[in-house]
Amino acid sequence: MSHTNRFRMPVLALAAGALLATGVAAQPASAHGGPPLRTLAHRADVRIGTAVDMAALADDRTYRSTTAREFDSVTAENVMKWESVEPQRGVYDWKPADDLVRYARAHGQVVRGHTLVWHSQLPGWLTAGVADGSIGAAELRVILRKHITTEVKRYKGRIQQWDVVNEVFEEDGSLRNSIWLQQLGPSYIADAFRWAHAADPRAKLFLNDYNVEGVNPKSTAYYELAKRLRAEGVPVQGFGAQAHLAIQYGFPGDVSANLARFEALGMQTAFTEVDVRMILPVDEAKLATQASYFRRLLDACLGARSCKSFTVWGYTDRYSWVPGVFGGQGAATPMDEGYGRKPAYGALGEGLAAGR
Ligand code: 9MR
Repeated sequence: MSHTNRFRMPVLALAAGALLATGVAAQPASAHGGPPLRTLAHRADVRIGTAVDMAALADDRTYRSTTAREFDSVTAENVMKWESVEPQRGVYDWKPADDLVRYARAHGQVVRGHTLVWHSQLPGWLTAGVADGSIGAAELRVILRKHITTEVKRYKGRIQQWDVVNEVFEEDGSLRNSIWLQQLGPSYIADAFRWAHAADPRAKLFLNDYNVEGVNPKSTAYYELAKRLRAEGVPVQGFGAQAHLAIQYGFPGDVSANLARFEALGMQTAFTEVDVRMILPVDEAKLATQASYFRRLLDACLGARSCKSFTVWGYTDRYSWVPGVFGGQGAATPMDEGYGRKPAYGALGEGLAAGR
């Protein structure tokens, strides 16, 4: 499923749409209203990142220049996932991932690697092989090790943080019943971190999930897991809270306390996929609430010494994944479909300017 080509309207129509939708004209990004986010972030000793849509990066000049101007960290929204890099068994396609790593280097950006072990966006050959029994558990473990080793080695020294395992817990704190758990048992998590560490000892290795911003059964399961793995000497160095929020559900509680407990384990923390969606249509009050959510997350990050990276999951509504998945919801990013700056953009700028 691709979310990349849904908004191909002329820019004027987009701008008019934004004006009608919000009742206020968002400021075009090209009208420079202050230093770029990355300049402010640098002063605050934090990386400001975005997920990057590689189709947009190839086709859209404004997207290309804005990504470079505003951010000093990038994450591949899709192209480092297993189904992208090994679409057929033993047949690799590194081109889009290589392109992103090269773009990042050219623009002085670090890269967050996303993601090595996930239950979703797995290649068809792998899921089919497990389903029909032609790939048994022992072989699957070998395949997983090869996947992690191959990908991490390829980008050795060029990935600052890897999301090694993604979304491995259910909301109640039980391990997700994925093919990894079913076939390999819970030890696949420690194995994945050990294999990734062997392939690039300097990359910071992260756990990553959604709905783990505050203190709740799911984030507590991560805390207990991280504590145990670190006590066993497993190289787990970071905890990533994705932070896909929605204003209609309220702001999560105890975000700072949650970061603090991972920090107390000696780990890094990060917000890795921040967006704040709303029920459409957009209005000024919703945009203000959204801005406050971005700001509160950023403030929690800046308030934690361990939190050195804050990444949004796309910065323009033009390419956001949200409307394609949550019917009737959207406008989740800091810029509108015409790259106009929403209040959330201003909130991020002000928060970064205020510093730690
Ligand atoms: O934004 C991504 C979207 O383009 C893909 O279609 C989708 C497939 O599952 O994955 C989205 O990114 C997800 C990320 O990799 C992990 N956390 C949740 C993100 C939003 O679904």
